[in-house]
Amino acid sequence: MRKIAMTLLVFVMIVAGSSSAFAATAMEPDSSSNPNIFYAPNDYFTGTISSYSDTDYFRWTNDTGSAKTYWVYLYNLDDPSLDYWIYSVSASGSSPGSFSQYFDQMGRECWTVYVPANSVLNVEVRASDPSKVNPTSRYEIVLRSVPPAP
Ligand SMILES: [Ca+2]
Ligand SMILES: [Ca+2]
Repeated sequence: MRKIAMTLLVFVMIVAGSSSAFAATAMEPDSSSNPNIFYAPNDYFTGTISSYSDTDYFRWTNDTGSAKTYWVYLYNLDDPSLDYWIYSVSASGSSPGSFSQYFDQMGRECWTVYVPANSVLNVEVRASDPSKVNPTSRYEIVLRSVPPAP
């Protein structure tokens, strides 16, 4: 009986672990050839912008086997008045993706992204204004499977 309970517990832990979103601190230095990687929808990163010249790079490869529509959501966690922005959204692959801004508000911005199967989504985050950079103020960026409330 104990062995069955242990087996069940391990199974539940594996299922819980595989379904929980991946969360990490955005690495620095990063680059277009060494970006932060989303592994699955609802993974998110916490990052900072060290200076106006800092660009943060994020990537997701659509290895799901079918085209996906997701939402890339960026928000300033500590200070919305900094109003960091999604500087670039693009996809590389044999068929082009499509992208449209879902909303843009002070301190938060969201893009709808259509990513064909096997295409690679690339997103860049920057400060929007040289006078609005705080290297200790955090933002979060999430690859969402459902849109956030505008
Ligand atoms: Ca950074
Ligand atoms: Ca960077």
